[in-house]
Amino acid sequence: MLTQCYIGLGSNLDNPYRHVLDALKDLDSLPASELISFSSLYCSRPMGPPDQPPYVNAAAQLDTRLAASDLLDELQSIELAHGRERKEEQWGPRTLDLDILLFGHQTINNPRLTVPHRGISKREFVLYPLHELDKNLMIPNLGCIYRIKPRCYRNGLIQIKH
Ligand code: A4P
Ligand code: MG
Repeated sequence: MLTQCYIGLGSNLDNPYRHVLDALKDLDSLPASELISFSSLYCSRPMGPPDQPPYVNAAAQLDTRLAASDLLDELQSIELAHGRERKEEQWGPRTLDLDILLFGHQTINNPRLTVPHRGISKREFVLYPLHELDKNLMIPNLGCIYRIKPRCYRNGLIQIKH
């Protein structure tokens, strides 16, 4: 079955623009999947420890025949190929983070996966790129993005044209 899903991309180490742009190419090469569209790149203030560089964020729409758990495996392989190291510190700096924001209209809650991704409604660096991709996007349990986005403070988010 083909599922329309949305992936969040983030990087704040080691040439973040390059990591995000290359990760979009990696998404386009995933098995049983097709990259449909992607947002502009955005420069955002770090959420979490403030003593880290700004982030480059983006969102992508991917149609996939993979199961959600297999898609997560593929995303984690891409993160590792980009030199991602997992450290103890929560929300610390990283070369590449790929999150499954939405997986069709599904709600998933298991030890490896929470979908919709937690915190979507409070994260400007997720909501603004998603809104750019589809202004009428429905987020399970939250409603339509055009109603949620105006309640989320822009927090200095800068849209970088591409
Ligand atoms: N996991 C559960 N649900 C998901 C999902 N929907 N997509 C699990 C991806 N992974 C999911 O993730 C930890 C575990 O979450 C995974 O093993 C997976 O099974 P991780 O990538 O190892 O660690 P993390 O990303 O540091 O954890 P966390 O708490 O998910 O962080 P977030 O929510 O991803 O936030 N500031 C700005 N400006 N921009 C950012 O992009 N990102 C973060 C990380 C912090 N600050 C940021 C940004
Ligand atoms: Mg993550």
